[in-house]
Amino acid sequence: MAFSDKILQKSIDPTVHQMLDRAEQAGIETVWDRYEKMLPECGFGELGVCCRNCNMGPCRISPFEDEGPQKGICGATADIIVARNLIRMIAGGAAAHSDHGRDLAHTLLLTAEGKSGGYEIKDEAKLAALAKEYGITADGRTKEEIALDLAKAVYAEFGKQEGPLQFTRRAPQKRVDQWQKMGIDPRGIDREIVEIMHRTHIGVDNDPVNLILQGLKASIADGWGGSMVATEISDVLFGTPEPVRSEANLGVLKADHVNIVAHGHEPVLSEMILAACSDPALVAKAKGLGAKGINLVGMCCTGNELNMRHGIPLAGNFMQQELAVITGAVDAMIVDVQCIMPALGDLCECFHTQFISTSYKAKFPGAVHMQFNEENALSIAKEIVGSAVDNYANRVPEKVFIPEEKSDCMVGFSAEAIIKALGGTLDPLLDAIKSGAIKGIAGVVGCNNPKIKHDLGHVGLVKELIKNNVLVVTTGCNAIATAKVGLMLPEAADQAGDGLKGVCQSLGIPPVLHMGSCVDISRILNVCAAAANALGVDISDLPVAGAAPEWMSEKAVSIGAYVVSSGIFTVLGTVPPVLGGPLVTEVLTQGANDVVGAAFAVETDPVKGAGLMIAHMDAKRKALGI
Ligand code: SF4
Ligand code: MSK
Repeated sequence: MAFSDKILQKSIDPTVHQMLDRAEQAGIETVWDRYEKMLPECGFGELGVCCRNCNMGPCRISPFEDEGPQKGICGATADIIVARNLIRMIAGGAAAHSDHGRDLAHTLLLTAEGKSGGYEIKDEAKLAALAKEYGITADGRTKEEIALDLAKAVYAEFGKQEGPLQFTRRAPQKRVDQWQKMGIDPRGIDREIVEIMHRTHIGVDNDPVNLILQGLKASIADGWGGSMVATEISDVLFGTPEPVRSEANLGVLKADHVNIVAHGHEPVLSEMILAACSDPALVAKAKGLGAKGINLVGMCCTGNELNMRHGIPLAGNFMQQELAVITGAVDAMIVDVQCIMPALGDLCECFHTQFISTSYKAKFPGAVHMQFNEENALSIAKEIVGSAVDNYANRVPEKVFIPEEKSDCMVGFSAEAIIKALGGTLDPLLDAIKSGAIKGIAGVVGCNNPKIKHDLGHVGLVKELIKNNVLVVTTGCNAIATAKVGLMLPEAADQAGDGLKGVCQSLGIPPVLHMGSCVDISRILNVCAAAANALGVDISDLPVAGAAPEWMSEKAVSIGAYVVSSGIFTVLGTVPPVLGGPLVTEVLTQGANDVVGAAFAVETDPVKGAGLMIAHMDAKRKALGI
């Protein structure tokens, strides 16, 4: 099939070309069309110099010194406004991740009390390890008793008035010392987020550097707090991921099955939807309607959670959520929270797809709301899946077109699984780094964004890294992008430089390791902390780097901030709204080195972005004398 240049330039993914062609023919708009209609995007917003924090405004600072206002009505300069806006983004992102973590703590609490409907404690070894970390006695106690204490302890992390947050102490001592010295060692998770909202209120904190420090502090409470809680407690409840084979891309939808797309973030919902999908009565119902069965697939980070733990196929990443509906083959799109486009409501009305929201926190126009709760989890999940199955009868076969493309992938590389693959210790990995077979480790994460050709940033950057012997660990929408092009197969080692290729072949692992969802970037932090501790250095001394080639969400801003705060140089592939504040820009790209031993770079060209990361690793290797 030949597609117009306009379509081809939007993505590197052939399924996207096919679905956009279909959308164009049917006169259906997608995120790409809405982006084009938005152009040119607001220049003040792009620079970060507009402020609506009080009703004397809105104010905006002119980028030209001799033309237009240089201060807001209250006197705020461009740097003050940019810093306030930036850290409010961090507050939004940290709140999202941390609320996710809180929901997991809640589910653990209910499960320990015997009040949850269908959950159980699956990873007792992790429960025991976490209990030990929190100083909770395990001897002679049931797993529920231990879990109850653990749930209360992690719950308390959110409302703490004084720190430290327990998991921050996994970081090397030198890192903790630096955080303390700079006053950015977080106290309670919620406290740091609330303090951002206070400090950015009119007439409070008007020192750009002081504002940014609070942003870093809240971000650390996200990465080493809320996100880490989300990951660890998910593992306790649903099992710690282990390598498993799966498939990725829209070709995982099946014309002869009831197709359910689980989209959003929290495994509390998706684990129960998965359980409901194998309910014999619902499967029989689906068969009674002429389907061969129920096909559950995942989208975005819910997809990653299901994929990592159960090998459930990934339908696609952020920019593909509308395209899944446009296949006409999705009987239900079930969502919880985060990264769900409100556009889905109108879109689903053009098809038979039932758009089902499940969280009181996230309602959408055009969605049917079926409130989910942990107490009755399995029975509600069965109702939701039952509704999807019923909707199969409304499918219009003439409207169905499922692209064929999908790729196999090997996923499930939790930190524990990586250590197991290495034979029980990190030493073989550290030896490979010391010998130069592996130049360094890159964490490549984050969203899609129509500002950049879909998946090109992700795949272009990752391919360049592995070619240069950089082992890539990935989460979020980058993980899905790389899975779709076969980079998560052991055979992809052929695309790696000789050193990395040899390591991958000897271990039977891909050069790109799927570590999970966005909150699972905490797994990457844990690996970095363990490596630094093993070598007796700080994380900022390691030949590691981070990248978010196509980021768009506030969560990504918080992630970038905590990754840099952890001492990891990070390349952003889309430009953050900070360039209107010269001091803020300098602090983020240079000054941060003096505060946390790492900084940001912005590079929209993925190959050049990889080059910056490689140069950084070379410099760190030299400093380590390896
Ligand atoms: Fe304008 Fe200051 Fe109010 Fe912001 S806080 S809207 S800069 S007056
Ligand atoms: S889903 S935050 S678009 S990575 Fe976690 Fe993808 Fe970004 Fe959402």
